[in-house]
Amino acid sequence: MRPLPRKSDPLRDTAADVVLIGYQDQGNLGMGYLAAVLQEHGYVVDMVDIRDGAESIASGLIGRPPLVVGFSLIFQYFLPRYRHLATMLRNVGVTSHFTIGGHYPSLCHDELLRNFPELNSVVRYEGEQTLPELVDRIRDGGDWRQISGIAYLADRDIVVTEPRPLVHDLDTLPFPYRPYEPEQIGGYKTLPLLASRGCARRCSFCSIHTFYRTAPGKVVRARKPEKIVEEMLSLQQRFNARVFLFQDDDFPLWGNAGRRWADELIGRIQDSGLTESTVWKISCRGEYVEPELFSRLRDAGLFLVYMGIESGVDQGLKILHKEMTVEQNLAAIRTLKEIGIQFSYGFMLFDPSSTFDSVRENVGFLRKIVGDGSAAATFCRMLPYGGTPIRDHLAKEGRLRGDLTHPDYEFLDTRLNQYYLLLDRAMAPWIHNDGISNEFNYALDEFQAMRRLVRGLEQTEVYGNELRSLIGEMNERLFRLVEESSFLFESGDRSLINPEETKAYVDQARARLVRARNNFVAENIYRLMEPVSQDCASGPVMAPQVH
Ligand code: B12
Repeated sequence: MRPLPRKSDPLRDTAADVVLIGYQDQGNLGMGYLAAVLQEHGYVVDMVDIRDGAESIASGLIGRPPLVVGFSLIFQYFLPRYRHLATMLRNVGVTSHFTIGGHYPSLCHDELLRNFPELNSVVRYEGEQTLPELVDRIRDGGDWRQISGIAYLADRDIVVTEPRPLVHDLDTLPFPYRPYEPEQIGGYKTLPLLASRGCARRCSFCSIHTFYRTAPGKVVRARKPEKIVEEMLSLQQRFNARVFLFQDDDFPLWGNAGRRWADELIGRIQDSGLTESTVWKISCRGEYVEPELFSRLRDAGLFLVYMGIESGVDQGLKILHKEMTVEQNLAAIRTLKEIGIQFSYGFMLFDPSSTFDSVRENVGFLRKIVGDGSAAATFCRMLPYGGTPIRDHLAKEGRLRGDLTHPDYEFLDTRLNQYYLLLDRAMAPWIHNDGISNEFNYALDEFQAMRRLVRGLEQTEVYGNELRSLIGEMNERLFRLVEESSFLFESGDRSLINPEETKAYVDQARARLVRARNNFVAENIYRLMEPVSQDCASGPVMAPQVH
């Protein structure tokens, strides 16, 4: 997805005091909160997308270097891009203080500082309290090395100061700064927000719990429902936002406390009238999905649930420490289908315990959940990111491979190493970020949002069935290709899937998808233009573009 168009203010004549640089696919909330807190301290802040490219970013900074450049690294494998940018900035004489934050920097500050000499410091864990203090010290020419919550290289030694506690009450934070045009789903302005931070579980491949557990403070904190609804209303007012993406790691629905919290949130969303004009997405564990609660969440606007299912094999769920069973995930999917909530999922077809049999068993699981075309088949390979238990486990076993930015491992059955590489290359047009599976899921999300936000749509049955049969057909083709190639490869036949053939399937499928979608949009163009309700302040919704 292209970087979000920025609403920066080129006319502002003052240089920014702090420039935050990060990945902004759906609007980077981490940077948004940092910027809002810095603004409360009277600082001028710029937020820049790392994908704007080193040259363009450097050209914006050379003439008016800020006090601090803050790199936000949410994806470890983006590190080379930051290094390239930082080196370029230093080479053109930018002497600002360079600091960095995020999961990997917080959990692997030592290896990062030793391999990224352009950095002055790392801000560990949540930066809302540490960063303003760091900027104050630098502005005042004070000694920033004394503040807590940082790490830095002193000659050859790594110095780590007192860890900074996590923000105790998230509702003391200002709403995140959003200097960008929202992305859109089906023409509807779409914005991310957070209802909570942290996750109580300990999945071995995930750095979230290690991040929030190693910092002092409560591992999981939820915001007050009234504050969440207040923010949703302010975003609807300001951006005409109609779709909200809750970016919580695990929407806080567990236990009696989670239940009471959800009841209050549902009540407040309904009282606010947001159910008339908005829909929202959450991410949560399948074990919380139960018909009664999720039916009420649906009626309050929930239209899409993302679940980190990750494996359809008990052995896989064990090594990933998901503390869930295959049956629990199947039950969650069944419930969501029965009550009419769209789902999406994360899935690791390959993990360190993989065998040819487990790959095929996982395909069998995918066939059970999306063989009907209810969502696109998608999968990836588990990567042992920094700060995760699985990385330490693989290192102990002597199976860790790759480097700082692309950590990797050897499979127990070493034939799988080459099989994975060949399969990944052949599957790229299908399952990579810009693959057909993502386009299928986008079309399903868009369709569900339209159905919830627009009354009297025509041909929904026809288009719904077209989508499901096309996606079901393509999913089955993908499953067959993986199964057949795995047997071939296992029997020593290296003649694999022909990437050209795969590409041809995908191109045909894309053409069918665009045709079906454009027919549906054309059929409903005026209804899609109508405002959902008269009191929706910001007037007509732009009709989705016909590709
Ligand atoms: C939202 C999200 C996305 C969004 C993108 C969001 C965006 N910015 O555009 C989408 C859905 C696109 C996405 C995709 C992926 N994601 Co993702 N994503 C997240 C998620 C769930 C929330 C991020 C967030 O908003 N956090 C809340 C904010 C408040 O916290 P924060 O970002 O940590 O920021 C705080 C601190 O870290 C610190 N800080 C952060 N930056 C900075 C900078 C400075 C200067 C300072 C001082 C402090 C500081 O202060 C901030 C405020 O407290 C995180 C999990 C998580 N909890 O962070 C995973 C996460 C970042 N994603 C992850 C992964 C692996 C992916 C995918 C590769 C998954 C996949 N296989 O497809 C893809 C990659 C897509 C791509 N294009 O390459 C991993 C990254 C692991 C790693 N170490 O690299 C995470 C950590 C999840 C996990 N379970 O491990 N993701």
